[in-house]
Amino acid sequence: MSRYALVFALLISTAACGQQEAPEMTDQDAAATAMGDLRSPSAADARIFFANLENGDTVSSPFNVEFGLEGMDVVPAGTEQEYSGHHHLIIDQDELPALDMPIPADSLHVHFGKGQTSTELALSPGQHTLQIVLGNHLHIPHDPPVVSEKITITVE
Ligand SMILES: [Cu+2]
Repeated sequence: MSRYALVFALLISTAACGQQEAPEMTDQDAAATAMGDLRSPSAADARIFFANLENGDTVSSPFNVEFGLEGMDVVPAGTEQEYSGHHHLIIDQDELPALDMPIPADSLHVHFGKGQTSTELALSPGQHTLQIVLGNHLHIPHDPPVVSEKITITVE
């Protein structure tokens, strides 16, 4: 049930944002302040990557995916600690979700809120894209965002 509760909470918060009249904005900082910027700063040398997969790889499903993170710490969702976050796996998306609000939670935006650094993934045969985004204690990408290379793999 917790995933549904999270989705519901996100829908509510998105709806609430949509109802607010956006003030006249002169620059990005003003906009972020007006919206209540809940992003956390990322470390300057932060790097996120697939530790066991490369762009162009062919795998058979199910397969293991290992998340690599350097320069920051992996902590469970809800843990507010400087220069830390948890992994989100973005599957088959042309564009990243909004980088200034909680990452959606569904089968193609998977949260690893217990601080997991790997997962077993089952995907249909064919080409798929994978990308990792680090999120803070509130599931919001950092500033600047910590985003991996987007890789394309072939599932046999
Ligand atoms: Cu999350």
